[in-house]
Amino acid sequence: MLPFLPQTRLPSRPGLILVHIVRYRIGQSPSPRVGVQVGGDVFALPGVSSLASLWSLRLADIHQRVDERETAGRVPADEITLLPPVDGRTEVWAAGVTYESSRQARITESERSADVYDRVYEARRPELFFKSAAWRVVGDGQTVAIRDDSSVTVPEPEVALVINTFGEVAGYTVCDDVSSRSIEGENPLYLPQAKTYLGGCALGPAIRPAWEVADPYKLGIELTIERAGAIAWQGSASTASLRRTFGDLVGYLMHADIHPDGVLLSTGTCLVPPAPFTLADGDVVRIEIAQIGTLTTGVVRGLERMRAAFGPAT
Ligand code: DO4
Ligand code: MG
Repeated sequence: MLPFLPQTRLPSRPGLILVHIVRYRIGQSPSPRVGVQVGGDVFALPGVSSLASLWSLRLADIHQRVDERETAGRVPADEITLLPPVDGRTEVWAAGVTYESSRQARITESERSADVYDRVYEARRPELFFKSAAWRVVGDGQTVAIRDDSSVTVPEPEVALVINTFGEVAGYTVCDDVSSRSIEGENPLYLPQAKTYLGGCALGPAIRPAWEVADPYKLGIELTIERAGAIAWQGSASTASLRRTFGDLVGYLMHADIHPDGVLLSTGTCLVPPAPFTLADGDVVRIEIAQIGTLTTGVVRGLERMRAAFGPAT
């Protein structure tokens, strides 16, 4: 997979060097590695060959390994390519209708089934759905896709929780839960087709450890869609308006199921560009979540264009 756009720099704040867990490749080497990026340096994590293996550990062990990163394995950040921060058997799941703005958007798009969204917004049990296998997730600088049978497709900027096998939140990353509003709007049972397809899920650029984020319910989220060099749509919101707690969502996800190598859970969107706005081939989508990172992807339409962008794995 070749990057489509220049990769975004991981966030930094004046006077503060941020720590991110990264999955990356050095130069042209085909083997992915796992490490920690601190400012302009990337350190290998000793004995950790995949992110999946990291999420099979307790949070205290993950924290210790990140703190004890190997200085011998240091490379400058500009010599690496960041890869999507998910691998192996770690699945990506997503929550829906967790913000009032998402409830309103679904009611508008699905006239005949509007009440299911109202009911799930109010219900004790959240809507959780399988979003993606690790191998088909795209990362920063790559491309998401519009299905060629979708007339309205939008990006959904969301905070994704990185959860270990014990149900502990180990970190946060940025997710684009790309969705076809026209397909789901026709019938909510079409949700898997609206949301799970090649190019339907982007994550990254990296993982901010949970212990580094003081208050995950105060994170600003900004979505910018650029078309032909101009802003086609822009909006901002905050995790402060989330209707549920992350703990509640994780509890339902882990209840009565196992995730031996952890799981990522995207926590729902608070920004939906109003219809008839739709993504178009050639757009650039930028999602910035304060303290976590900025995920930038291109957009292509149709399976053949996506296969070409995705590379040999397809
Ligand atoms: O029910 C549809 C999914 C909603 C969703 O993905 C969201 O609210 O983010
Ligand atoms: Mg969503």
